[in-house]
Amino acid sequence: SKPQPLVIVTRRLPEPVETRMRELFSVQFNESDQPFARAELVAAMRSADVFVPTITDRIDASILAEAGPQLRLIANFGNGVDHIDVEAASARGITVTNTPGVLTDDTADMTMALMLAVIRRLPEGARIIPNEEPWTGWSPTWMLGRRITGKRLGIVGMGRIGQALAVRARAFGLSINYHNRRRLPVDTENALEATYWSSLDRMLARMDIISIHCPHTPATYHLLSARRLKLMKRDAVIVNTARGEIIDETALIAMLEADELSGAGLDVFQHHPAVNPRLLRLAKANKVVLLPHMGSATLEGRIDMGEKVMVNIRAFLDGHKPPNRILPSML
Ligand code: 8YV
Repeated sequence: SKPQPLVIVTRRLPEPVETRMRELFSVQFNESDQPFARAELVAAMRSADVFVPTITDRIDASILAEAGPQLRLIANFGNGVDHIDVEAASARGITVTNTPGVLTDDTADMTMALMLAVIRRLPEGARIIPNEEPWTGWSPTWMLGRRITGKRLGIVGMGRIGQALAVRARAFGLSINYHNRRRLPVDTENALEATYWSSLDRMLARMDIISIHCPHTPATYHLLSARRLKLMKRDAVIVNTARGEIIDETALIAMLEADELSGAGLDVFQHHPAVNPRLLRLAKANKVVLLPHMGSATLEGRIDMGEKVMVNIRAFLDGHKPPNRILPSML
């Protein structure tokens, strides 16, 4: 009988996902805690029929050139596919899929958490008692943050996550503004009580909080450029749970250092996983809150992502169109 197609997964996954995958497929997991080094990645691409990478694998054209002819599907464990050269994959006849929808709520929750953390000085406050810093007791002028209620939130990228954030932020009394390539249908806009800004520049100039929710594509690389960041109000804050490359990080750092912006909450970094040491200094000075890409990090989310990966693989191997196929034209 024909050997079963080989599925190679580049990272360990939560136990229920691994168990289910072993039931369904002939599957190999990277047994180490570290991502594959280049040579291991190449070896895996040469023998896999189906390849399951994560954000920690750079699947560029040079790696794809090493793929064996049997490799037909890259079923990404994650939503964003900016670490995969989808065009080069498609040119080689390799299908790419992702896991949309299942990390929407978790990412929107974490965005709210990060926003609150920055504006209400949560990490700074939470360190005081455990560190036994001299806590002189309460004073009317002590640890003052800024009020969330009534502030203006500008959402850059109003897809699933942007909209899930809008629902949450509305409940916090924020006014909802958004910029998107396309305006939402008027019913959706009304339901979200959201105001559309066709000009990103004009929205940036008016907002108290900016939150990034677009994918990273060539068109959104440094969308928040030095020029655009300078349009923001001096007392505004910026939150990014999307991709570091969307903000000109060097320009952002310079502005934070010069007090030209009030603060930032960053879950993603331009040179992920390396973090600019100037950001670490800003974190110690309590001007930024830095998270290690935790936006979608819930057990339920990871299990749902695993399910999506399996559905895509199953459909593909059964000769159907996988539900979450990414086409180069979508990027
Ligand atoms: C995942 C993410 O942790 O899905 C995404 O785009 O950034 C994260 O939620 C990561 O992609 C896993 O590969």
